[in-house]
Amino acid sequence: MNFPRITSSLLVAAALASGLAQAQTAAPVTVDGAWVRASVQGQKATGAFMRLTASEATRLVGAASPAAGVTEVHEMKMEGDVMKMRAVTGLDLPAGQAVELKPGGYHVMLMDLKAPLAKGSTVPVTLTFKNAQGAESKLELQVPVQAQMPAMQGGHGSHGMHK
Ligand SMILES: [Cu+2]
Repeated sequence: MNFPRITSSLLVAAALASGLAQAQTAAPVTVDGAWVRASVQGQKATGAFMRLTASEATRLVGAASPAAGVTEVHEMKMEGDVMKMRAVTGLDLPAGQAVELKPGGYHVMLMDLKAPLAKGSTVPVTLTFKNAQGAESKLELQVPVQAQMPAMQGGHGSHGMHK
């Protein structure tokens, strides 16, 4: 006569598991090397760059910052001889694999800047992720403003620019 009891305890276990999954709002992503390029008076847009590593496969689907009127995830790439930039709807982050947002590649674009971003200050940036199940999570960052790419990342030679 214990068959119904087993069934109900399985249901309880399933309910607990889904409850735990929903309670977990922290994004499964670590960020390092984040920086925002400093902007000058009158400049309307700049980029934020960082390395994202997801512990489970997820997707960067958006970004926001109080410093900018509009914040988008952008891709930059060469089309023939022209460097082009466009907004993307998302950027896949495979599990355990670092994805670089860097000058000349993917970046978080801060547009309609409300004030110049001074070197040495920090800019709040919130990243939004969506997993394979469609659940959203957010990560709030305080990103340092720098004049150029941190030296530790180095290796950005100008080779390949020759005609
Ligand atoms: Cu851009």
